[in-house]
Amino acid sequence: MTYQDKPGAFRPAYLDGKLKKLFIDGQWVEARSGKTFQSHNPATGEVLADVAEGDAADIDRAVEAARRAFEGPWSKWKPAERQLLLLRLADLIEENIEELATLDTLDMGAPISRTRGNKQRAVGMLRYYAAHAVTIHGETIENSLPGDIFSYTLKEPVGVVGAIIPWNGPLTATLWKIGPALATGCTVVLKPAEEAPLTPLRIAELCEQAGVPPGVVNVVPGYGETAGAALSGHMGVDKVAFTGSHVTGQKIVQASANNLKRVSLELGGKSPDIVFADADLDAAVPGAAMAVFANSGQICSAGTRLFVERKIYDEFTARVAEFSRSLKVGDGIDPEVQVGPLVSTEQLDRVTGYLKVGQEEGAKALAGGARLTDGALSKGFFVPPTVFANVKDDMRIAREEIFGPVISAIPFDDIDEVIKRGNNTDFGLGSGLWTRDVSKAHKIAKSLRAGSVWVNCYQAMDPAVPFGGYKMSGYGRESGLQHVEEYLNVKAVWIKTA
Ligand code: TXE
Repeated sequence: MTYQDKPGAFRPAYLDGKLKKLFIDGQWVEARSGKTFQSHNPATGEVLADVAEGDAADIDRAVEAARRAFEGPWSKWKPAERQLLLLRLADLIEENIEELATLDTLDMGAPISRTRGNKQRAVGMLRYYAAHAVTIHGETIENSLPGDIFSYTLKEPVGVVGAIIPWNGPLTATLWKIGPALATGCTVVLKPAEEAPLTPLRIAELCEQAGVPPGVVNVVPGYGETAGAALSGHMGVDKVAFTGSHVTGQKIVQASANNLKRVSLELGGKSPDIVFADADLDAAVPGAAMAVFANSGQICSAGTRLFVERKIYDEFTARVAEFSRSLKVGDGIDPEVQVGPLVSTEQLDRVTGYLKVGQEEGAKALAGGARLTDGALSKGFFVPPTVFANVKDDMRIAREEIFGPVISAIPFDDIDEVIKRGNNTDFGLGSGLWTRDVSKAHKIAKSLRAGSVWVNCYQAMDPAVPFGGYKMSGYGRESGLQHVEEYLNVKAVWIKTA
């Protein structure tokens, strides 16, 4: 498929004006209620597609199908067959990446340069899980009981997984849930975010094409309070894998209590990014800026609390502000755009609300600070990269997740102080530091209570390296061996041989 490098010129064939149906038990079906909702382009307000709106009745159907598949033919698949299936799906994702990247851009606004750039991660993820499909194994364990009694463990798929994902990276979020499920022999009911259901639905078509058996992957778009709540409270679901806000995460934990299903949560953050005076500032300026402005700040691990050593604070924040002003904001379908729109009016209201709060609290906007409404931008939800200086630790813009392109820059004086202040948050997802001093780097890496620490870089991700939160950023890990383990049960077997 070719992409014409002209804003708005390319339209994926998938956007054919037809209703996008639910994918349940290998069939494309309308919602039981007959309801639909519309998916919009946040850069232009244009309607992209009508989508069937699943609710509790459809979740029931999907969970039943997933259970049948789990207990039926899918359970007979050999590890090497699941591996091949994942590799076929990876190839199909690779072949169709231009279309999938464009759907992500149109549906949630991220610049096409970014969504195209997700190719390696998306495809790499599936190939990584494919490798795990054939290496999952239990252990033989020598026990100390008297007599001849032999013990070993079996690793078994946890069962039906309810996957609930957000809108900020539909392609990778979908594969991050489906990949480990297929590797381990689980089945999935995936509920995409109502803001961006199109890429997950297109991936369901590719699953069909790859030969995923009916019921193994089901995709049911719908709203959180209806479809999402039904899935997290469903007695037929064995595990919920959730990515989203901490408030919804708390609801999911409560809803999961009925059958004590297993839960993994990848929630929000307010991550510290610490710049020392001895850092390579030419690298730290764009690094710290893009740690927040990538995806318009709509990344859970964005380094939004920018701690800058006091002696370089004025110079550094001025340079970050200058860099921010140089970024091209606009419709993400334009390959030159670096910062796209926010995803929805709700997010726009939320982020512009924080811009107001920050100024009322006494912070000073060195760049940005208000919504952009010039010309073509007036139809979309555009907020420019914003750099707030004069920020104090107790301000709301330094404590609460904004989820927009907003840096809160805070001065600090010494390493012990910045560790303490960096950790003074309810969250613990990402963190970063910029220094040439390896001792400082080690000390901080060990001391920050966060699931990832990036030194002289930010947002590096790899399928083999675990990602997840401390504290209210959630529990469980995605990527890495631990991710696969979370889709497995361990069974101990004892055999008396004498
Ligand atoms: O999140 P929600 P929203 C944060 C970010 C953002 C805020 C709100 O701060 O500003 O959350 O965004 C489904 N039971 N993050 O409203 O509500 C919902 O349909 C079950 C951080 O989009 O958490 C969607 O599929 N499911 C984040 C998913 O949960 C429910 C990414 C996420 O929606 C539900 C997104 C319910 N009661 C937002 N209510 C990250 N960690 O990357 C909603 N959902």
